[in-house]
Amino acid sequence: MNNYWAFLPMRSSNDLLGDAAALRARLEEDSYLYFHKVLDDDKILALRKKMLLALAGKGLVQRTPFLMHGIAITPPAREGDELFFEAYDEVQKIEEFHTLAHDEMLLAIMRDVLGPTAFPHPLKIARLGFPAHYEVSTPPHQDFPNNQGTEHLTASWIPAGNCPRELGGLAVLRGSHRYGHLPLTSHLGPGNRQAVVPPELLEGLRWVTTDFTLGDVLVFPALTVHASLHNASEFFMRLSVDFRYQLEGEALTDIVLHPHFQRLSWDDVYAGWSSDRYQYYWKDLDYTVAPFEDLGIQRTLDITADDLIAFEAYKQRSTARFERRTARLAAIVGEGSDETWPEPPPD
Ligand SMILES: O=C(O)CCC(=O)C(=O)O
Repeated sequence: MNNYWAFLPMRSSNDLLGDAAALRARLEEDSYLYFHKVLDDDKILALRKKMLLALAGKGLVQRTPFLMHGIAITPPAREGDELFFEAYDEVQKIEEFHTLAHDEMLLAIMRDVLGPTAFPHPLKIARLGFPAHYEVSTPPHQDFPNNQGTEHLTASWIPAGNCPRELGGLAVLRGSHRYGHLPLTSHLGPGNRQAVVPPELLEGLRWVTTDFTLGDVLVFPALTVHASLHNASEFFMRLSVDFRYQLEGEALTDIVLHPHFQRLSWDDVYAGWSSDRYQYYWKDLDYTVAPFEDLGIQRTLDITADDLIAFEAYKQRSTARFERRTARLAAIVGEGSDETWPEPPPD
């Protein structure tokens, strides 16, 4: 389902770790920095387990016998669906999800890239990508419009588990951060907006990606155009987290001071935490709060008959895929079945 041949490989910047000037030069050249296996495996696996337990608790993934595979057992849910939000609220409460943004290695990288006062936004994002849910794969976009504040905002994207191309990792349009703010249009995927990428960028620049593994980190600034590949697996959820960092003294908008989607309060999020070390940590930091501007989107938001037909077609396709997946899983667990459990795609 993905045209893997359309992507060049990302280059690793592990050789530049600890060299702030070289990292910044590489970021300026490539629009991204990719670090291979720099975070602690056990830490990421512990986070993955908590995320999957949260999803299993809401019935989205199978709990036994293979919780850590992340086998989806409900119809695909998208951001905005009630089923999605029920599970996502539980993910938002996970202490390890928020505290990962303060990981020593990660923070050292972000401070080398941005400067010594770089801090993670309170808003932390998790992505719960269903298999074969192609219509909502993250579209090409820049992070600036949905965050605003400073243009020096820089993201780290971290797969919560191995994420080979087949599971739909991130791809970056190399060189794209040099082309300013791109116009926007709407989309069903995360963030609900996509960048309108002009043909000259698509002709002149190349998309790059890689088979992400446990412990990898991808860093990119707010104007880099990035997107996800499709999760083309038949059964497996693609889980990832992303954090945005900025320097003290710069602007942010109120939106990044709240939990993602603003369904919970910070007290809700913190209720079950074992430590208060990273609770409300931003209250003592120095930043200004800028208004969030309506940057508009190119297409009108009026819903047309064509939109409704397209949405209905999406729903029908995703229901049909869900029914196929359910039938396959039923055949595997059925009495006397000689089918074996699906293995997640290899690294
Ligand atoms: O993980 C994804 O698919 C989307 C991540 C991303 O691009 C974002 O949050 O801006």
